[in-house]
Amino acid sequence: MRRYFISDLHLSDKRLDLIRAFVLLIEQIKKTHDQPTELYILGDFYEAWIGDDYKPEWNKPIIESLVSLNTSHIPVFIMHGNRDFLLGKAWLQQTHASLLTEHSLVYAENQSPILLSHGDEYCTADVEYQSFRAQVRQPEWQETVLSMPLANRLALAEQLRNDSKSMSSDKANDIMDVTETEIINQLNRHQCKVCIHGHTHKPCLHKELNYKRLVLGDWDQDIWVAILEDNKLQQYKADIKSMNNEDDWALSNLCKMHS
Ligand code: OKV
Ligand code: MN
Repeated sequence: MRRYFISDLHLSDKRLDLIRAFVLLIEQIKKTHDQPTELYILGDFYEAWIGDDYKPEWNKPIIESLVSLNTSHIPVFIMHGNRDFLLGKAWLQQTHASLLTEHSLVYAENQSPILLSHGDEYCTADVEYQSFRAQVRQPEWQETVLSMPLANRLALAEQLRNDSKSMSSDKANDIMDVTETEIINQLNRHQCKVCIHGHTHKPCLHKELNYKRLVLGDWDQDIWVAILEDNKLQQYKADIKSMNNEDDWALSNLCKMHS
C-alpha cells in the first residue's frame, strides 16, 4: 500500500505554475501505480474556495486530474483547511473525492493508526484566530456567505485575506505555531504515535520520545509530498522550476527531506 499526503497547495489563478506542478504530480502517481494507492489532501488545497458554484477555467485541469485518479482506482481523500472550508458536496461529487473529518485516522499495516489533521486547530495560542475559525465553520455563517453573489464572496475572501496578513505581521511567531500539548492530547485520545498535518508552513519531521509529527510543507518555490509505504513515512520535495522546465518530470526527481 502506498499513500501520498499533500497539504497547503493554495491553488489559484495567481499560480498557474502550482497547478501545472499538481497535474504533473498526479500524472506521476498514476504512472507509478503498481500497488494499491491513495491520495490524502490535508487542507488548503485552494487559496480561497468561495463555493462550489464558482467554476473558473483554471480549475478545470485540477478537477480533471482528480477525476483521472478515481478512474485509475486511486481514491482521493480531502480535508477542509482554513481557506477552503466552503468545499462542498457538489465539488466532492464532481471529483469523486471523499471528505475527511478534522481528526481522521489512517491505518497502516502492523502499526498504530496515524492521526491526520489540517493543523490550524492546534494553534490554540492564537485565541483570536480560534474564534474566527469557530465562526467561519458555523453552518449558519456559511449559508449566509453562500447566499451572497459570487463577486461579493470573492471580495470578502480577499478582504479577510488582507485582514489576516496585517494581523499576522503583528503576531509573535510562536503564537502562529501549534501548541504541542494540544497535539499530544489528540494523539493520546486516538491512541496514535504518529501525526501528519500542514498549515504552519514549517515542514519538518519532529521525532519526540513517544511520538512523531510530520509537518507538510506549503507549495510555493518547492512542492512537498509525504509518502507512507511499507511502514516508512518520508517527506520529499521538488523545486517547482525544475518541475515546470522538464518535459518528463518523474517522481524519482523528488528529493528526500529527512529520514
Ligand atoms: C485567517 C483571520 C483570515 C483572524 C473566505 C471563502 C468567504 C476563503 C476565505 C480567506 C482568508 C480565511 C478564509 C484568515 C485568520 C482572517 C481574518 C481574521 C482573527 C471565504 C474562502 F467565506 F469569505 F467567502 N478566507 N482566510 N482572522 O487568510 O486564512 O485570525 S485567512
Ligand atoms: Mn492552513
